Amino acid sequence: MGIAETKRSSSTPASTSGAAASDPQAESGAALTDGFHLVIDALKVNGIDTIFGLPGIPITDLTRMAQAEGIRMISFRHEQNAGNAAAIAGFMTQKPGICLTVSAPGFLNGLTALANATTNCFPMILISGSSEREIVDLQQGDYEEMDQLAIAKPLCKAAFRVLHAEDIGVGVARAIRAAVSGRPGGVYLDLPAKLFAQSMDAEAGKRSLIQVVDPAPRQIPAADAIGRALDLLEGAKRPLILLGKGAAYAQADADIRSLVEKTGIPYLPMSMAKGLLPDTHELSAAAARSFVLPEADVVLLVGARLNWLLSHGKGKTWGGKGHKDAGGQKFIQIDISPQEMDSNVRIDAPVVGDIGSCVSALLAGIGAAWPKPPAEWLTAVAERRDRNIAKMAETLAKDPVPMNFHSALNVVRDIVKANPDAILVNEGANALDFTRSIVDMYKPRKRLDVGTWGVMGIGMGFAVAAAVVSGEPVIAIEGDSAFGFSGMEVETICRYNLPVCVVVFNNNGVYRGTDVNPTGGADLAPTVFVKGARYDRLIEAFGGVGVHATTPAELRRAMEEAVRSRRPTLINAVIDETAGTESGRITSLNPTAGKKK
Ligand code: OXT
Ligand code: ADP
Ligand code: MG
Repeated sequence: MGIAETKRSSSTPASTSGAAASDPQAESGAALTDGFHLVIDALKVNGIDTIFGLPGIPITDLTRMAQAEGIRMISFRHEQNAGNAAAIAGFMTQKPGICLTVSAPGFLNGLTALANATTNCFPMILISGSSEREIVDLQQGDYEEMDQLAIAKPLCKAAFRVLHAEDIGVGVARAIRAAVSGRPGGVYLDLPAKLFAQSMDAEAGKRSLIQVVDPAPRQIPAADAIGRALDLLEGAKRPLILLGKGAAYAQADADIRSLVEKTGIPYLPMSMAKGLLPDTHELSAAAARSFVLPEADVVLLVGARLNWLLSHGKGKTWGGKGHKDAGGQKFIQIDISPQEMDSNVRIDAPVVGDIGSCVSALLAGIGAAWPKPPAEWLTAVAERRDRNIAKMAETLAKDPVPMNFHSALNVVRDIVKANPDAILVNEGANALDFTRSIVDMYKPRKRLDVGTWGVMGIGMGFAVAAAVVSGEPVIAIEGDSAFGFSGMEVETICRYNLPVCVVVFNNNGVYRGTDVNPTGGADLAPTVFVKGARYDRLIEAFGGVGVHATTPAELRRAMEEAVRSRRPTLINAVIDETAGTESGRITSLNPTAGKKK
């Protein structure tokens, strides 16, 4: 159905919601609006200028009208990728990213991204059309029948349904507030098909919209919490600051840098906090991770949870004797969520509030006389770090044949250094872990990756959104398995002519390409793909640039050209298929069989 047809049908309301009448325009001559336009207006009045989605019944006309009304409509090939795009747009901008899908299957495709956004504390709103409530609730077998609201609820921060056109303003406002206030997260907004066609008086419709005032109010920490934290930090002999992606999200970049530099405390960035201060900063302890975690006596967590990525704050990583033993560190934790405190180990000084307010309150208590950490600690951290960096430099200087992760990433490292504004998207196992430790980041929110769930499939959605939101070149370093989860979106990248350079680290499989079928049968082992696949040819089908690179020199040339030309590019970087390890750095998370062969 085209826009013209919709306009016709929208003046014949499908439901008798409060403000809708039989054919009010014909009767009174008053201007009318409808559900379609109210949704668009409600988003626009709140500064939302982009929607990531995939059209179909009942939202096709919504996508057309949104475009007609000046919203940028980025259409994907699969809703999960649109959802991932929305989620990372939310992370980058602090505005909820919007993902728009059709009912049941489209909704479910978007739901993984919504759940992932919630897990990662990214603000997004999944808006899905849904089928006739009366039929769904009686389970009479409607087209794409599903009780979407009930299914979404446990997987997101909040879920709302709007039944009447005059409530669209409230529904959108509630969704925005829920997504960005407090701990950010994913919100589901259910819009039944009938809602879109409902008409109401245009003036009344306009009045029903809500421009959300102060959607993410500052949360000022209590003075005594700040005092407790400062006391602990000041008395520390081996202090450490741990920066998480909450710190990156908060956009308190200058204050966070001041906190590190004024206190002189070494800091360890979590993956997506890399670049908050340049990775080359003299106080970075990134290359001394396994030294600083067990050795530190006081740890200040800034927007980082003590979850699996930090070994739950205990065990050998932290110097504990057994895997459940604490290491004896005292923890200060800054987080907007009070419930995060003590989730894994005791938090000695909880500081609840938004990171901007908390860090500035800490800074106010850190004067010129603040004692720098003891020199022995700083020297020990620096020595360990420099030793690891030197060891890494030796490895990176090698030029093995075939190319391996290190020699390929040595190129990526140089390209990112030369283009510090470029955004790096990264997924895979080895392709992820090696990139994280080899490629230095120089600016905040430039590294986007698999996050809290270690989820594969974020790659192309993140890349599209990063390019759309920032206008900067995007470099996506993808394991060949990881790329497969969202690879069809190279068409989207070409269609919107986005400056995205995808580099597929092709080692013929999940982790490695060397497994064999133990039965000797014709099927390959479960982790192995078609050998020698030419991923570069995929993008050529859509007019992009495909490059097959087997040496660091070829890779360098292709990446330099991609970043310079800003043309959609996919480089098939052939990596030694024996080079990876099972699950990369997290091999130990694989359960081992009790039964011995
Ligand atoms: O201090 P030490 O000595 O320990 O050294 C550390 C640092 O100090 C040092 N370092 C440095 N040295 C020198 N210079 C510099 N600059 C430097 N910086 C650091 O380096 C080491 C390592 O540092 P790091 O990484 O900070 O430390 P560590 O100990 O590793 O940190 C621990 C962790 C846990 C924080 C870290 O490892 C981490 O963040 N890990 C994330 C792991 C992760 O999320 N992995 C992804 C999931 S794996 C698996 O699930 C996969 N699947 C299953 C699947 C998934 N995930 N999703 C879905 C929807 N379906 C299925 C699949 C299918 S991965 C995967 C595909 C894999 O195949 P691909 O083909 O895509 O990829 P390849 O493996 O490439 O083939
Ligand atoms: P990482 O994976 O980098 O360690 P996490 O996702 O585990 O980071 O932690 C991010 C934390 O940051 C969450 O606990 C979240 O509540 C918190 N957070 C997010 N935004 C803010 C903010 N503006 N102020 C304070 N805390 C925040
Ligand atoms: Mg691989």
